[in-house]
Amino acid sequence: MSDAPRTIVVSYRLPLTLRRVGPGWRGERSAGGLATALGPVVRGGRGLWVGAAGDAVTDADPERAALLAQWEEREGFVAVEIPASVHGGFYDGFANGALWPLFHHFPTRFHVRPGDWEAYVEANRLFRDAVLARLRPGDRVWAHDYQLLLLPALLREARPDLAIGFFLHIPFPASDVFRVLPHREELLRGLLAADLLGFQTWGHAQHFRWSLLRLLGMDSGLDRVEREGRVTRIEAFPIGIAPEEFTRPLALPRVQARVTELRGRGDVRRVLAVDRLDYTKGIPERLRAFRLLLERHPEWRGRVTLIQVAVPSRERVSRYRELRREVSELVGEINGELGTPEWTPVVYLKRSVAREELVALYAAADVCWVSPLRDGMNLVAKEYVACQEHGHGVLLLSEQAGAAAEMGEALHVNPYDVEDSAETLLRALTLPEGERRERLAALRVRVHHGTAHAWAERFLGRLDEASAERALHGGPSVAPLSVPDLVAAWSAARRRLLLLDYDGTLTPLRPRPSDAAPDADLLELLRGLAADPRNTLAVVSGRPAAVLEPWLGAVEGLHLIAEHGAARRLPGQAWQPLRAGADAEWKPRVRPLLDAFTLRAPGSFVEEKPHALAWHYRLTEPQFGEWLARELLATLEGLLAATEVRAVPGNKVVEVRFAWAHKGEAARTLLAETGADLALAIGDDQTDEDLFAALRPEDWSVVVGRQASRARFHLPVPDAVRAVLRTLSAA
Ligand code: GDG
Repeated sequence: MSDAPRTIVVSYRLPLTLRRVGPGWRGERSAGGLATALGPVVRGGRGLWVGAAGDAVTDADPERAALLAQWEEREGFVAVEIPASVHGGFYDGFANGALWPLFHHFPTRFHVRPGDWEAYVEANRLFRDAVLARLRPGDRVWAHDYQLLLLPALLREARPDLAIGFFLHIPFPASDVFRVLPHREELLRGLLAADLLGFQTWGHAQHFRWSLLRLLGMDSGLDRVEREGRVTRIEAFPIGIAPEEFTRPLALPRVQARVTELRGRGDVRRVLAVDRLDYTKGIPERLRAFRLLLERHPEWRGRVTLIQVAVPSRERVSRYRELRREVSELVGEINGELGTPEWTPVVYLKRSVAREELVALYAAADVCWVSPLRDGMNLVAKEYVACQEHGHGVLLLSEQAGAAAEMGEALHVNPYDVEDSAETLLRALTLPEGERRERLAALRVRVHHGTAHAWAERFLGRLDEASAERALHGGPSVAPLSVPDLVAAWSAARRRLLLLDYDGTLTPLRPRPSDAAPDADLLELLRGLAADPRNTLAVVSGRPAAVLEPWLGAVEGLHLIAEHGAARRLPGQAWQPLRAGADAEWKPRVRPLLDAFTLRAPGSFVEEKPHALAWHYRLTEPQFGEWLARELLATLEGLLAATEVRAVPGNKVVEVRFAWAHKGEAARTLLAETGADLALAIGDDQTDEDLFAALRPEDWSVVVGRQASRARFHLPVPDAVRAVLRTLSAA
């Protein structure tokens, strides 16, 4: 085996299933698009594929173990053995009883039993252990789908530098639906540990971002989110099929003969539907719509047949057994009520058909009716298009399928609307040939371009970029502060300048700014530092003078900088604006606008300072708050264009202030005035970055928190800042 970097694919199932045959075991290969796309990625020692090999294991079996060892050796397929005691709660329980229905927007089908979550966690650990046991330096991991949402975090914990990608094959739900889940925050954090998160559509990715904001209070950019100095990229990678897997069998003479046979006399149109028997696929809804078409347009009786292939699935789950009964009954009713000795309205194949037969059915169908109530992508839609090589078939596609986002030339339909579905089917049956050919040609270009292959390559390419970016810019550039080093430099310095931010640095952030008054301990600490004649101590805050003065004014020898540098107070002197003669006319124009936004957003409020106005929305529903903040910023940009005043976004606040009033300016002034040979600046938010930027390279800049920063060092929380200051004070 080579030492080259490898890809470790992890999915719930391996593309090979072990089945008991008599007393022994046999492996059956599955030929899905995923297996075809990822086969080359792992084959020939280039990687491994980690997953379950079949149903849960009940007892140890040496023959089974020997076969699995062979698979790993020859094919790179690593079997994860999930004990039956874990498998039930994990797979039938949390994965398919809770995640599957909720992610497909069926909150009423959602069901968790005690113990399901624990089993889910345990199963994810088994997958992690299987990966860790085989990991080599340089390997990258690509985890798949809703069964493994915790895997990225479990792996990251063990290997902070591992390149981890995750792809979700099913939709990500709207945040109001997602929040129904127990352990929802843990699931989000589980995913966030990946370097790259892939979704089927841009819409699903946006749903994920809203959940981050509403449940974890985390802001994200359109394609990335940052947490503790680490970036997770968020992107849409619509999955495709391997078209040659369909066109190759289609070219076989026996399949062509079958197509001709299926087309028959040509006076009955064939509408084809192919699904796993799953409630998300909208099979009963489709049958009802078909019945409605035949009732409303009796001229189509005898002239159209619906061929429904439905592959039984998850039969251990009672909801799936109910669905099977419901579909059988509906088919029976329609055929019984409307059928004739010459014509069966619905041909129902309640089983899996062979690949060649499926290809022939696709090629022979005049219409393919894909009508899931919700679907990550839906590959049937793409397979049909690939098989209509010379055809002019019509694709009828649910707008709730991920495929609809790409396949705009299909006839889209709302699968919940039975009347609309019936009418759209009628339209599909009567569409002029020219239009059918045009639509199909455009769809064919997409299907042949966006293949499963291209999908895998693009994902892995982006994963390499994302992990390289992490290696370059991630955590290491902001190192933890070494207190002994600082103390040594501090003791050696003749004149020291201390620039301290207040909120989030000397005290924790509070929901209401007025709750952050200094405690006795803090005042004592500041007094001690300010009393040393070698120190110049300045609190550099965004707060107005009217707040800083009563809170900190009594600390002898302390410099106060208010409103990010718009005003300052030298020890024992009066407050002064940093620049004289600044325009005061802007406030009466801006204030009414901020008041109007406050009325729209419950929990928000305006803070008025002598030189600035701030609109705070920390207590507003986050999604709504962000949306309003963006609108406010855009409105203010126009309003203030001709002035020296700017609107600046902050942490849950929009600040309107003079463009020149920033902490960097204040820091430069103090550095020049004091002639300090050591400067130490500590701060926690965006406005403190100006402070850090104003320092000299050898100075000490410290950011509180793990966010990306230009500071050289970081401390975790305000308590740690106080501890460091206490040490310095005693040094
Ligand atoms: C998940 C997401 C996403 C079906 N019947 C037969 C048969 N099939 C094959 C089809 C197709 C596959 O099964 C079904 O794929 P879908 O994409 O429709 O749906 P899920 O299984 O739910 O897959 C889905 C997908 O992951 C990929 O990311 O698109 O949204 O839910 O390939 O051809 N194949 C054969 N006989 C059958 O009777 N041979």
